[in-house]
Amino acid sequence: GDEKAVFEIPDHYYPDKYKQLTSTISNRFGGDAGRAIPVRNIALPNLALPMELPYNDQFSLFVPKHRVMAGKLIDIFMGMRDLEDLQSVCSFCQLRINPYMFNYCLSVAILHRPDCKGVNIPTFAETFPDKFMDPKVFRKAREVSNVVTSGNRMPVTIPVNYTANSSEPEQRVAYFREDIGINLHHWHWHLVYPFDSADRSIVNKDRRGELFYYMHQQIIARYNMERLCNGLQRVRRFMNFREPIDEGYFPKLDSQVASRAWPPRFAGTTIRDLDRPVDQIRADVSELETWRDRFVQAVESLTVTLPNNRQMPLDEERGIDILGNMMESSIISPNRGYYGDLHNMGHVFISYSHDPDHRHLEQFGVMGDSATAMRDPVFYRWHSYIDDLFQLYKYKLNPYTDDKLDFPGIRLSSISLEGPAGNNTVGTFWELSTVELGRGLDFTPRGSVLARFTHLQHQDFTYVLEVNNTSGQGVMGTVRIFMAPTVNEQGEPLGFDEQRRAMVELDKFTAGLRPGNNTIRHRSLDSSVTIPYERTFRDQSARPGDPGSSEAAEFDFCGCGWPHHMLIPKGTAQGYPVVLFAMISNWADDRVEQDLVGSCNDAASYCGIRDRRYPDRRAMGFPFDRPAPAQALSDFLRPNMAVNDVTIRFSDTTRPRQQRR
Ligand code: CUO
Repeated sequence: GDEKAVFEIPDHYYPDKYKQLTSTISNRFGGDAGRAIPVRNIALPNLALPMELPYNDQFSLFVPKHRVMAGKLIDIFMGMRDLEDLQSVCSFCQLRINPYMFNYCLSVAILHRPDCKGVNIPTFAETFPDKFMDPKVFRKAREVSNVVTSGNRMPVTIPVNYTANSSEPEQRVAYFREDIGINLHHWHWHLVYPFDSADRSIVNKDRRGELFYYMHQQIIARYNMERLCNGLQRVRRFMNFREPIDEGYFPKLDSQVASRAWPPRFAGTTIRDLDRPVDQIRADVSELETWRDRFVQAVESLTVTLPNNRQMPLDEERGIDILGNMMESSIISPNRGYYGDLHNMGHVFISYSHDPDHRHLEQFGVMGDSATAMRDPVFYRWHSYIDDLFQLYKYKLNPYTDDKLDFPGIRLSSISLEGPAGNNTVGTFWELSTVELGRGLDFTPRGSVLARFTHLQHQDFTYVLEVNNTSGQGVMGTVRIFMAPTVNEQGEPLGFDEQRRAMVELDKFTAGLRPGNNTIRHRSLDSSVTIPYERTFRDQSARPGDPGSSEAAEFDFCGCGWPHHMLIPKGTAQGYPVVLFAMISNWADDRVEQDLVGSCNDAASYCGIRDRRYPDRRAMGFPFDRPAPAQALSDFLRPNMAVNDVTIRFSDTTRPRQQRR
C-alpha cells in the first residue's frame, strides 16, 4: 500500500515565523494522510551552535567551522535515548537547521546508532538532486508536475555533456566526472567515514586512514585509464600551490536550498590566502606548504612527532593507516596541531579560489562538497598529488618477498574473459536510464518525477580461471583481479612501476580449490568493488529502502560502492588494449576472523564492511601497493599469477536500460 503517515509535531516545535502557519503546514503535508503519528514531546537540546549556519547557506564538510557544528549535531542525534526521541528532535530540527547539514548529520547518526539498523534514509540523489544534475531538469520537472498528474508523467531528459563543448579537451571525460553514480559513491564514502565527531568510535574505524588512501588512489587510477582511452594525458599533479590552475570548471548546478548557482572557477585561477570571517576561515597558502613539508619529513624519517614531542615509528603494519589519518586529516590524526589538515584544506582553498576574502559574497565551489567535488577536473589533480605523497611512503617499503607472493602448490594456468563480444573483449556503450527525483523537489502536487539520463555501460562478462592444485589437499585461495593500461600516451609499453600504480581493482573473492584441476567461473556483476545499479539509484523497479523490505537494514552503508556501470573504462572504437591480471593468494594468510552474517559486504574493496574489520589482512592494493625490482609485469609474475590481453571496444550507440533479473 501507499498509505502515507503524517507526523503530528508539538506546536512549540515550530519556529516563531511559522507559528501562525502551523495549521497550514499540517494541512499541506497532511492533506492526503492515511494515519497520523504523534511526535513525542521531549526536553529539547541546545541547538545554538548548529543553528549558526544559516538555513539557506551551503554546507561543507571541509570547512572547519561547519565540521564543528556538524560534530555537535551528530552528538545530539547520537545521544538521543531511543528512536522516538530521535524522531522528535529531528522534527524540531527540520525547520531550523540547514537542510544539507541536517541530512548529513542524521545520515551519520542513522548509520551508527545500533537501534537504527533497518531505518531507511532516502538516497541522496533523491533528497538533493540539485547536487547531481543540470538545473534545466528541475524547471522542466516543475512544469511537468504542475500539468500532469502523478503516475502519467513522462520522464524529463537530462542532456549529455551540458557543462562545456568540445573546445574543452577535459570535456571528453565529463561522462566520468559528472556521473551521478560516481558522485553518489563519493558522498556515501565520506558519510561512512566521517573525519570529525566527538564520538571517536564513529571515526576510528578499522584501517580508515589506509582506506582513505586506497579508495582515492583507485579513483585516480580509474580516471587515468579513462583519460588514456580518450586521448588525454594522465592527470598532472597539482603540486605547486602558487601556480595557476589551468583547468576551469563551470558546474551549471543550482542549489535549490541556497537558491543560487554554484560558482565557477575560471581557467588560470591561483589559490590565495583566505580571509572569510563569515566562515571563520583565515588561512594562508603557506600553511599548506608547511603541512606538506612536515608530512614529507615524517615519511622520510619513518617517524611521526606526537603532541608530547615523543616519536612514533611508521611501521609496515600501521604506517599507511597513520599517514592516511594524518593527511586527510581526521580527528584521529596522531598530531593535528603539527601536521594540520592538508587534504581537507586543499579542498577549501580551491573551492574559495574565486572569492578568497568573500568580497563578492560568494559561497564555495564544487570542490567544497563531497557530493560534487568529483565533477571538477581539479579534484583529480589535487588527489593525484595527495596520492603521490602516500606513494613516497610506499617507496620506502621493501619489495614483497617470495613467501608473501607465492602460494606453493597452486598454479594459475590462465585467466580469460567470456562475454557477448567474444573472448577477452568487453563491449561498452551508452545506456539511457531513469531515476526518481520526486522526493527532493518541493513541488505541488508532490509525487513521482522521473529524470532520464545517459551514462557509460558495459556488457556483462565472466572471468574464467584455470587452477591446478598440486598440494594434495583442498585449500582456500583469495582471487585478486586487476586491470591496467598497457601503453603510455606515446604508445610505448608501461614499465612495471608505472603499470602497478595504474592497476585498477576489478574484483576479489575467495575460492575453494580441490586437489587437481579447477575451473573457477565468476561473474563481473558480482564484483567486490561495485554495487548494483539498483542500489546506486534505487530505481523504480527495486526499492531496497521500502519499509518492510529485508534489504532496508543495511541500505545507507550499502549505498557506498563504485557504481557497477562504471566498472570498466570506456575503451575506444578501434579497441583499447588492457592487461587483465589475476593472482591467487593463500587465504590462510589473508583471512580476517569475523562473522559477516547480515552485513552488507558486496562492495568491501573500496568501502569496507559496516561494523566489521576490513575483510583482507593484506595491504590494500596488494600485491601492487609497493615497488618491486621487476622491469615489466612479466618479470613480476609467479606461478599463482596469470595475465591476459583484453580489448575494450566502445560502440557509440545509446541503448535503453534493460532489466537484468
Ligand atoms: Cu574524497 Cu578529497 O577526499 O574528496
